[in-house]
Amino acid sequence: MYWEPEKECLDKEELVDLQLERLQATLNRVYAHVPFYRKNFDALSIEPSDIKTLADLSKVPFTTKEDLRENYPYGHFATPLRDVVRIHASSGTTGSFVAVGYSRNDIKTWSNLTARVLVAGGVTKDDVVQVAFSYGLFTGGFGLTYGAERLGASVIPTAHAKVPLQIKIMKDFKSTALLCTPSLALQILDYIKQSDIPLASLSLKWGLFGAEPWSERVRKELEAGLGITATDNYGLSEIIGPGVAFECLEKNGLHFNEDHFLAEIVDPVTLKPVPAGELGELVVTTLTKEAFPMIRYRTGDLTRFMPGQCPCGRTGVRMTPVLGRNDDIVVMRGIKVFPSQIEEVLLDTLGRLPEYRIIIERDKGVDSITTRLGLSGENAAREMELFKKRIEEKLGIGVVAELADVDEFSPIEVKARRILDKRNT
Ligand code: DLL
Repeated sequence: MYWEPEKECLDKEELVDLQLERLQATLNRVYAHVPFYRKNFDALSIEPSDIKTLADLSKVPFTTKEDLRENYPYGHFATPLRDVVRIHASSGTTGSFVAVGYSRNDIKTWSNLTARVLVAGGVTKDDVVQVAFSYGLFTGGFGLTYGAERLGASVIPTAHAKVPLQIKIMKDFKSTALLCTPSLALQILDYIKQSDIPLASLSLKWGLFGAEPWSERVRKELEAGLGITATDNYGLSEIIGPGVAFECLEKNGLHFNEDHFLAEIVDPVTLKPVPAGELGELVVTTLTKEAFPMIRYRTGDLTRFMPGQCPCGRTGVRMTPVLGRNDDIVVMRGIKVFPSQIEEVLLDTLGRLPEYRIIIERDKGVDSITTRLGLSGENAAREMELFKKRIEEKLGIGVVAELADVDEFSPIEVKARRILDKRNT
C-alpha cells in the first residue's frame, strides 16, 4: 500500500530528472534569499547555474548545526515571516536551539510525507491512531498528526500523558496504532506486563516508532509484547521533522522520500562520500522546502545505504536504521561502541529494559563508560554483575555499573535523555 504511488515508485531516471530540476530551483531560492548561502557560493565563485548535475552538488559547502545556531533565529529562512505559518525548534540534544519554519505549502508537503510513513507502516483511514509524541516545539506530534488526518484516520493526541493514562486510553478508545518513541513504547509494555493487563484487552495492530535509535532486539520485544507490527521512521527538525525516511512492512531498511530530499553519506572525518554500503554520516538537501530549505545539512546521524530494490516496489533509496549520532560514539581501547549497543545487552541480559543512564567521561584521552541502572529488589546486585559480564563478553569492553535510585530518572517528556556525555565539558 502506498500513499502517493506515482511518486513513491517513480522510475529512477524520472526521479533523477525531478531531483535535478528541484535542486536547481532550491539553489536559486537560497542564493537569492539566504545571505549565508550567497556568501558561501560567492566565496567559491560558484553560482546556482554551475550545478548542472546531481554530482555537481559536491562543489557546494556543507551546512552544520553550528551555522544554524549562528544565524538564529531567522537568518536561514528563505521567505519573509509573513509567509511562514509555523515555527518549530530542534530538540537540542547537544546544545542550544535552532528555529525552523514552514510555509503553507511546506505544511502540505509535510502532511503528504508523514501520510506516506503511516501507510507504509500499515495504517489506513480505518485506524485509530494514538499519537504519544509531544506537541510543541518538537516536530513529532504535529507532523505525524498531519499525515494521519490527511489519510483520514482518527487521531488521539495523547502526547505526553503518563503511562497508565496512555494505556487506559488505548483500551477505552480501542487504539489500533501507537506512534511514539521506542523508549516510551517499552515503558508502556513494561507497565502492561507488571499490571497483568491482558493483551486481548488492547486493539493495537501497528507501532510506528522513531525519533531515537532502537535495535532489532527492541523491535522483537515490542512486537511480541504488544501484539503489533513495529516499523521505524526517521526525520529531523532541520529538514522537516518526521517524514524524511521510513520502513515499509518488509522492515528491511528505511525508504528515503527522495523526491523531496537528496541523501548523501559521507565519511565524517574526510567529508568525502563513503564507498557504497559503508557506514557514514547522513547529509541531506531539501528539494521542495520553501521557508527553510537546507543545503547539504550534516545530520550527525550514522547510517549506510542499502543496495538493491525493496520488494514493496518503492524506488526511494534505503538506509539502514540509524545506529546513533556521530558525537555519541565512545572509543575504548580502539573499539567503537554506541550507547544503543549497551541498551541491547541490558535488554538481553534482563529480559526487560530498566531505567538507565550512560555517563561518558574522558580522562587523559581515555574514554570510560559508567552505567547507572535503576534496579531494585533482591536480584539487583546479581543482575548488575551479570550485565557487566555480558558487556565484556559481547562488546569487549569493561564498563562501571552502579545502582541508581529510581527517582534519579525524570519521566520522558519528548525523548529519553539517557546519555550524559561529559567529554567536552
Ligand atoms: O526526532 C523528528 C521525528 C519525530 C522523527 C518523530 C521520527 C518521529 P529532532 O527532535 O530534530 O526530530 O531530532 C532529530 O533524532 O538527527 C536523529 O539523531 C534522531 N532520530 C530521529 N529519528 C530517528 C530514528 C525528530 N528513527 C534527531 N532512529 C536525528 C534513530 C532518530 N534516530
